[in-house]
Amino acid sequence: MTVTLRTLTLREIRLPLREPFTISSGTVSTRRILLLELTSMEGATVWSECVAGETPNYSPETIDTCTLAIREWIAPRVIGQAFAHPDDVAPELDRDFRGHKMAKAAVEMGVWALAAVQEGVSLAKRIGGTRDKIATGISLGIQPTPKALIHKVMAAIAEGYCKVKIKIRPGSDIDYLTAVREAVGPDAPLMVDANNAYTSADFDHLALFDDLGLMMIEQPLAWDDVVQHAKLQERLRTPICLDESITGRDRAADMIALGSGQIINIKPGRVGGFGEARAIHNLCAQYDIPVWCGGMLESGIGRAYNVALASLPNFRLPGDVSPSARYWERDIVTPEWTMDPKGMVAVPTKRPGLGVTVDVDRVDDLTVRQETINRG
Ligand code: OSB
Ligand code: MG
Repeated sequence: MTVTLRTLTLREIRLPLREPFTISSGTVSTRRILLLELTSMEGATVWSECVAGETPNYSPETIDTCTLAIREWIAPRVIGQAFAHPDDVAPELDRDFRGHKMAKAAVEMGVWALAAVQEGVSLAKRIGGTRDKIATGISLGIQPTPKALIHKVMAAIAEGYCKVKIKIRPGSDIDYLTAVREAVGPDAPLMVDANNAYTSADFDHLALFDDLGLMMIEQPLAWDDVVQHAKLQERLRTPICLDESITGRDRAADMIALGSGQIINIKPGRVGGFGEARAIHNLCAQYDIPVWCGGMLESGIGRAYNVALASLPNFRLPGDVSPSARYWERDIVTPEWTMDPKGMVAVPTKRPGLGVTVDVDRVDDLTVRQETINRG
């Protein structure tokens, strides 16, 4: 069924995290979140979320560059256009238009959701999802002491999380991890994420990680690298998982060709939307490379998109798709996202679209700026 975008409303909300989240390149305490409300000529309305952060410490994009890109270049290309299939949106946005993938993704994924609503099916079904529940992991920020980290890891395992990801950086790595491994035992599903904190000068140091029994080490080297990661993978038994470097299907193919990693963390926002995320998923399935769904500290709206994506068959490892209460005092959707004691999140497959209702009054209260873009 054709989707013709009628309006795009951009809002910025501020949502305080329950606790600050620290990665090697910075700390976030309050999320500035860009939400989109999209309407179609066919009569549907959906919400989507742009995953960009406040500062360019993860990727070059920020909430402010995304606002500019959507207003100036993305909206004019798509509003009033009749898309026969949501797959047609990304090529339209990529024609002579480089980068700005998080901005493009927020609109592209919104069109998938509009199509789902118009066809009366869940977003998960609309993109080809096959699971009705997904295994969930938690991503723990860098902690002040090994003791504090042990406490968080043990609490996460007790809650039922299927995977515990620990953020690391030089000085907060091997000592912390050795202490945690000793506390939780050899079978606990642990992994680490360095967010580019190491260089080729650290290969000897990183080789020590092989003794920790980690499921994988995520993006140890530069944010846009696939060559040095291949050299590092030759030295490590532990699988490397790429996040930042995989900005599209071409980089995924490079990773496979070069041996830069053995696993991909797919974030639909990072790669420009569901079309590209599905292409990476399918390519990895062909090569028997497992993928899992990453997170960007999304509200319950962005989480709905991640949960839908993680229901595709090759999402074989637990995703960073934690329940609402891990991040927020109160989420902006009902019902909030929850996890059962086995660490599973239910995929809403019964309701059309996202499967959650946006609490618009609360979003109104949290909104600090808003603009609506119409045709012309
Ligand atoms: O590297 O995966 C990352 C959050 C912000 C920026 C980068 C990353 C993360 C996370 C959070 O790890 C995962 C989550 O949303 O729970
Ligand atoms: Mg990461």
